[in-house]
Amino acid sequence: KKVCVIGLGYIGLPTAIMFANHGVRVHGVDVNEKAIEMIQNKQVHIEETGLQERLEHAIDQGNFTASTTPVEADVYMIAVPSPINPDKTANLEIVREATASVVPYLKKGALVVLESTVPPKTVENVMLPELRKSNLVLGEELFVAHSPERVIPGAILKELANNDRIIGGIDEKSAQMTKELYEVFVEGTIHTTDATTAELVKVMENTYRDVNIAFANELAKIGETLDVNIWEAIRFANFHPRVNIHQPGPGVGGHCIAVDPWFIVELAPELSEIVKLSRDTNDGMPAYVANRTKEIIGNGTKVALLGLSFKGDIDDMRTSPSLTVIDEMEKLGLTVASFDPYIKEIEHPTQKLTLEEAVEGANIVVIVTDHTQFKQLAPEKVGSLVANKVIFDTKNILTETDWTAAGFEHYLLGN
Ligand code: SAJ
Repeated sequence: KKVCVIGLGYIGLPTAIMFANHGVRVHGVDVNEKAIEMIQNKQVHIEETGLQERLEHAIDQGNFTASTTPVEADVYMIAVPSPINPDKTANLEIVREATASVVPYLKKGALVVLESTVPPKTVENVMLPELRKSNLVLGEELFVAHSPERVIPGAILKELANNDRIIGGIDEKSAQMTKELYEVFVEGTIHTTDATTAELVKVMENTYRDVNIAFANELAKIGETLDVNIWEAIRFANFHPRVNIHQPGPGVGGHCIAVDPWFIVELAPELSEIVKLSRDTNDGMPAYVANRTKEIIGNGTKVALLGLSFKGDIDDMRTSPSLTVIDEMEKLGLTVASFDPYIKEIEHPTQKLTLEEAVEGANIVVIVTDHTQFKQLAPEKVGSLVANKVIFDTKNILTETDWTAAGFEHYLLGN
């Protein structure tokens, strides 16, 4: 079997390499010429644990090639972005174009698999009209399925193998063919269903998380009015065998959890009240954090903001709540100096390349990303550089050191 993967981003590249590492011949395609050039030179263009070695291995074994155009293959796998427009409607143009790009190569018996997360009915309403242009009979000569990824950045390769998968076909044969394909590396259980169910399930999973985080954020605000440490309260509540409340924070970032719920809202706006309210609650957290910061420092104006990436121990700041926190702080007249150990070149106007530069002369230090490195911050070192010993932790990561004993005023979101 030969597989052609369209889109070599955070999902496409690891998936392609995974297949190649398991003896499948894979050709990867991306519109980003720089990325293709790097991959051809055995260099990954995204950071992900274990990916570099596996790419080298795949190429050395002769199982992986890459270019900017598709090639003939038995299976086409589409793993391209499906973002939302500024008005929160789904932008499916990239999925449509990627589908159209493989049509000229389709032969009898081909399988087309969509990995990207999409609003329910996208396979039916966006992909199938393009695929029909091949003149192959769907379900007899051409097979189509949705096999949405479920992996978490930072543990992609592990989760690709271990997680269960839900595969939805346009018919049973499509689902079955796709299941057999993924069985080469998936050790979790593969469940099959129809394409629309698989689309909805994927979006439901991320929406569940978003709604749960919104609940935690609401509780955090309630905790503050009661003078209760909400992190401790949530931890206690979660000792109940049927309770799993997520963690509050300065907002929800990433390319999935803050996006996918809108796919549901767009489909059924009048029916998705909880989903919409949760999105708005989470989107309101950066302003909440900025306002509380302002309240804490009174007349001070200098903020040292620690953490630019959208979650701990990863290098992706593209959709990070930190950026909105900074905007909101600036709107309140605060001056921000930011630092992130994972963002190694200057990518934001407030960014400093060292922790020392960022905290120097600050009236408050605000932690917005739960990088492991920040958990080990030394209060004495920070204290010797700041103007005021005030720290505000929005991720509850300063639990190992006693900042108060070191002379700091220690504030916590949700307390
Ligand atoms: N966050 C909180 N509180 C929490 C958990 C997360 O505020 O309790 C924030 C994080 O700080 C971050 C954002 O939410 O800003 C999203 O982070 P995440 O770790 O929850 O999720 P992603 O976006 O990295 O990956 C999610 C995963 N989905 C689920 O866990 C249901 C992953 O399995 C999916 O494959 C991925 O979305 C995707 O690609 O859809």
